[in-house]
Amino acid sequence: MGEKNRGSYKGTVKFLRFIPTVLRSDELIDKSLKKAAKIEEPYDKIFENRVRKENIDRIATAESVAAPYLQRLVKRFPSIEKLHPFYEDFIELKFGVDNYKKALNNVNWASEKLVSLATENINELKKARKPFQMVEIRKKYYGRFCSVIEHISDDLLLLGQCRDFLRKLPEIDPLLPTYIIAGMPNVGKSSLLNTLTMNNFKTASYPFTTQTVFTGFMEEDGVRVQLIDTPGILDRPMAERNELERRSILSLKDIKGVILFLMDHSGTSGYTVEQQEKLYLEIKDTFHKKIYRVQTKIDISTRVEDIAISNVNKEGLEELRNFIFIHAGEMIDTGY
Ligand SMILES: Nc1nc2c(ncn2[C@@H]2O[C@H](COP(=O)(O)OP(=O)(O)O)[C@@H](O)[C@H]2O)c(=O)[nH]1
Ligand SMILES: [Mg+2]
Repeated sequence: MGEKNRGSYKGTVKFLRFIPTVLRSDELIDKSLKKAAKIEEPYDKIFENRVRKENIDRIATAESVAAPYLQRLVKRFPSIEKLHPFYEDFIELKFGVDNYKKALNNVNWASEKLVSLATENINELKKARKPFQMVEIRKKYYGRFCSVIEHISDDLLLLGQCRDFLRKLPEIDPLLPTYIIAGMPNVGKSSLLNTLTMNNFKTASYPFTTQTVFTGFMEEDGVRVQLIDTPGILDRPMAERNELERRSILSLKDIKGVILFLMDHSGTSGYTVEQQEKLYLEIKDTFHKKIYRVQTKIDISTRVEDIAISNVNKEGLEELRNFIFIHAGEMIDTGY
């Protein structure tokens, strides 16, 4: 992924949740033509005038339902240029970024085409003399109207799937200073997240894995910090995963943040220190992020790490909190 200006993504996370539903091509045609069919002009002494007006209005109505709808879709789907790489990665994995861009371009094309066809046919109608010709012109417009929309039916389907997919992505804000909590199972990751966020966190499924992530926040003096607990994601070797899972997990590298690697020296997690060290090195090598070691359960183990805490007797938690906010400030200042 190319480097983008990080300042320009503001709002995209929320934005993704408010993409309107995407109609299928047949639904859009139906909706537009039904509304057009309802148009009837009142009696006019001059029969031709009434027929002309009615057919012009029908064309204008069909166009005015479909074209602005398609235009709105183009506006509401984030353009790849504005999308944070974290989300771009998922679109690439699921649909292909090129297909996504193509779909938006095609929908934009269709919207413009419907407008220009309407203008063209309305001009023709204005010049037509016989009522039967007027009806023919309007029917011709309907025909072309339908074929333009049918032409983008695959694009609309793709955008519909895309919308559903984007709405379900975990609510991770890639711009906030973030601490990704990693470590083998049972070392105390969830307990730490609970403690630090005072049980205030959200869950979401992590794309292309069967896993759930937990995201929570801490706030102090106006500094907001995001914490992500990744059970089943950063707690076992990458080699055990399929390609799609691997690439999906690698998207975490796009997030502005560092890793807190939890080490349990008490022996109660069921994993040896060697197993934990191995995972530590793997995560360090895979993500190229700053990685800080945090010893857990020091109520039942001797202190060996610089940062050490207990979720049980709360030892070391105040220091960890301070550490988190000091480094969050650094992340904000340095851009990482
Ligand atoms: N003695 C002690 N037990 C802890 C501590 N933190 C977590 N545990 C226990 O360790 C087990 C695993 O904790 P959990 O947070 O679920 O670990 P995770 O799998 O890494 O999320 C649970 O039974 C916790 O109660 C701690 O600081 N001290
Ligand atoms: Mg857990």
